[in-house]
Amino acid sequence: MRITDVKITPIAVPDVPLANTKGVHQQVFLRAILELTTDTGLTGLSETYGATRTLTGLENVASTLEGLDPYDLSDLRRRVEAALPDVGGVNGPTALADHKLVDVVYGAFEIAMLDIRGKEVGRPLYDLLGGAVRKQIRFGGYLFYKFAKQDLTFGPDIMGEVMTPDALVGQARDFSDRYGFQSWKLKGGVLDPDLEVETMLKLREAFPDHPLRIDPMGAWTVSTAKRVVTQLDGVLEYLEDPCRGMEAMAALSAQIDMPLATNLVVVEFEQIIQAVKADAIQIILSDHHYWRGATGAIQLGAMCRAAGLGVSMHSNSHLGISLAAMCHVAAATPNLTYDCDTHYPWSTKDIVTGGRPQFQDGALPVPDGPGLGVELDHGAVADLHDLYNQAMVVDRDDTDEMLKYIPDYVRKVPRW
Ligand code: GKR
Ligand code: MG
Repeated sequence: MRITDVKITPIAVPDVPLANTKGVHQQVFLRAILELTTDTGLTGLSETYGATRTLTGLENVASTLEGLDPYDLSDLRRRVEAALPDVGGVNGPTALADHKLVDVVYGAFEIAMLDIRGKEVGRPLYDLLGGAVRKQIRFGGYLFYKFAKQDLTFGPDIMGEVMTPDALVGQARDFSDRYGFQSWKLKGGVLDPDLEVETMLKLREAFPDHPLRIDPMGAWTVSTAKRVVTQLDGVLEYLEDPCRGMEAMAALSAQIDMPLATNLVVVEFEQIIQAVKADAIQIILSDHHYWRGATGAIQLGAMCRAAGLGVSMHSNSHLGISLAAMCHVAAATPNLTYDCDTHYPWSTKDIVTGGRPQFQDGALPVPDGPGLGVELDHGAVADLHDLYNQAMVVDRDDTDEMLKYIPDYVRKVPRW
């Protein structure tokens, strides 16, 4: 069985103004949809970032994939490295899509190859990753401070303005009613830390049994983070990326007992060793989109087990192919014991058939059809590709978007 054709379709998906340390989400988020076809008539699907650099990387590699055996992941890796010789690198200044390009592109094609293999042998993707240790995948509700959407050209708002602790608790109640989430993660680093602490305390009061996390994406100095930790002692299950950089995380970790998690300071296997030596973090967020695909994410789980670290799962804005892949990875990662992140409730569209998956008590069943277990809705892809052409957004720039809401906004990390 050989790859004969690769199709990459950039799409834009209506988004809402969710705030973070870098600014605010644009009117659309970008994804790339991959379809790999074989000489035996099978098609493998994948979904990844859709910004220019990723798209160019995907296209450069696509032209070298003809004749590739979907079972030969080493050959895929060789072809990706040969086509993208001068890229990669750790922790670039912008969105994740802009760094680790080799791993991102490899991961995107790997998922499609695994989908093909699952379809050929008639087994779900989790079976190719070692088997499912769980069939229900638990997700936490991902809460954001947000603005009311100003321009509805590309799609409606979800929930209007949420910029106070009470409004944020209202957002959690809404998500709880709709999806039954059993834990919450707040994207912090947006309001003054005292207001974010107040938000967490109010969430605790409203949801006494829900594990809580906050992720200010490096917005706090070590001393600010230490003050927050004291105020939220006993309230958080973990604190995600309070400070920017391994050194600052290690300095904080040395002074507190609360577990620290990251998707920013450890994004390469080599950094796990540094982080353990420095005792900088206790939990790593897995993500097949940039941890070298599904097999890389499984290896990350094994390394974390060996290193005595916990594993959680990171998310960026995504649709149903990524959601399915996240479920398969979570199903086959034994020590992924925390509820996974997902942005899924923040969009209303999808590009898979059968309607949007419905969370029950915050969980989704891992698809059990062959491969990823999802089929492409070609009409929906075409519509969102048209939106990509109309929206004229080709890169993620949350800071620029923020100027529409706060004209004198200046990005600053750390800010407090
Ligand atoms: O969607 O604004 C966002 C998030 O901030 C996202 O870009 C992050 O990658 O969710 C992510 C995180 O946990 O850092
Ligand atoms: Mg994070």
